[in-house]
Amino acid sequence: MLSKRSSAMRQQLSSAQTPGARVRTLDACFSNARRRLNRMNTQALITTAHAMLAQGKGLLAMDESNATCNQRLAAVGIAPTPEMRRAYRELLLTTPGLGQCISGVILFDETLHQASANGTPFVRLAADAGMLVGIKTDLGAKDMACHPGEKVTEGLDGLRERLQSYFSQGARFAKWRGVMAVDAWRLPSNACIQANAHALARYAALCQEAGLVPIIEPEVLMDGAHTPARCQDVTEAVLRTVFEQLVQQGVLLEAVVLKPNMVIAGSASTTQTTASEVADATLQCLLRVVPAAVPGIAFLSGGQTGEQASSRLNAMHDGRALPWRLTFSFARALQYPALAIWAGKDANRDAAQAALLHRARCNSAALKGSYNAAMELQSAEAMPSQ
Ligand code: 5MM
Repeated sequence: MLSKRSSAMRQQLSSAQTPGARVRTLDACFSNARRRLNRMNTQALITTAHAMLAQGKGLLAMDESNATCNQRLAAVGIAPTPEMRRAYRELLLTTPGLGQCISGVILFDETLHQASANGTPFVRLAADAGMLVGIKTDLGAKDMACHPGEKVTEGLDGLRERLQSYFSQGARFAKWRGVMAVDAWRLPSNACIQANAHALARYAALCQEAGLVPIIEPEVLMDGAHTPARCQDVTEAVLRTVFEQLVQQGVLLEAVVLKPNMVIAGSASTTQTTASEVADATLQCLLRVVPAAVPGIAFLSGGQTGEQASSRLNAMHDGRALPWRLTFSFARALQYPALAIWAGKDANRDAAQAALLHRARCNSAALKGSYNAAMELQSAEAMPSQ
C-alpha cells in the first residue's frame, strides 16, 4: 500500500515542478523519509493515521491553552481556575458513548497529566472509551517581527524531547496550528505563509521521528470582511506552500492528517455562501493542492456554529469521489452547547454531556451525508447511535 501511495504522491508532486531537477529532488525526499523511519515505525504511523480517520468518526479538539480555556469558561460565568479546567475536561472525556463518534481527543499539556475526581488518569479514560490521545505541541502564535497584524507559531526548541515524553505518556498523535490573518489584498504576507509552513513541516518531521502522527493545521482565519473567493485563493496558496515544505523536510505524507479551514467568507463579509457552495469551493481548493498520498483531512470549525459546521461537512459527503477521507476536528463547534449548559454546575452535567454527544452524532451523520436540520430537534438520547 505504501509503495502505491508513494508513487501517486510522486506523480502528483512531479507535475507541479520542472522535469529534470524535480525527479532528483523527489527521489532525495523519499529516500530521506525512508531512512529516517524504519519499516516498523512507518507502518505504526500509518496505522495510527488510519485509526484517527476511522469511518464515521472524527476528532474532538479539547486542547485550548490555559488562556483560551479560561476565556471560554469566564464567558459562561465559570471561575477560570485550574480545578474548573480539570472538571470541564473530565466532563468531556466521561461523556457516555462518545467513543462511538470520536476516534481521538487532542489534549493540552496540562490536561495530559490530569486525572478524574476519582483518580483515573485522563489518558486512561480516553483509552477506555476507545479514543486515541493527541497533544497540542505548539507554544502559541506570537506576533511576527516586521509584520504588523501577523503571527508565527513558536515551539520548535526542545520539541524533540517533549515529543518523546508525550509518546511515553500515551500520546499517539500531535497537533500544531499556524494562523494566517486575511484582508482584501495585503494579508497574509508571503513571509508569514513561508514561516508558518516551514515550522509546520519541521514539527511534522519531528513528530514522525518520535512515533506520533502530526496533525498539520494551517488556519486561514474567518475574522474580517473578505469574500469567499479571497478565502479560497489564500487557502490554496497556504496549502501549496505547506505541502512544498513537508516534501522538503522529508515528511511521510501517508502518515499525516491535514486540519484546514473550510473555504468560507469572512465573518463580517456581506457575501455569505450556502453549504453546497462552501463544499464545492473547499473541495476544489483541496483537490488542487493536497496530494492523494495524504490519508485524511479533518476540518477545524474556526468560529462557525455547530449547525453551520455540520451542514457544510455534510454537503461535502454527497457521493463525489475523493482521494482522501474527510472528517472533523472541531473544538467550538462540538463543545460550545455543552459548556454553556454545564455552567460549572454538577446538576447540569448529564445535560451537558448529552449536548456534546448530540453534536458528535450530528457530525458523524454528516460524514455519511445523512445530517439534516431535523436532527437538531432531536435530543441525543432519541437519536440512533451511528
Ligand atoms: C482553530 O482552533 C482549533 C480548532 O478549534 P475550532 O474548531 O474551535 O476552530 C483548536 O484546536 C485550537 O488550536 C485549540 O483550541 C488551541 O487554541 P489556543 O488559541 O488556545 O492555542
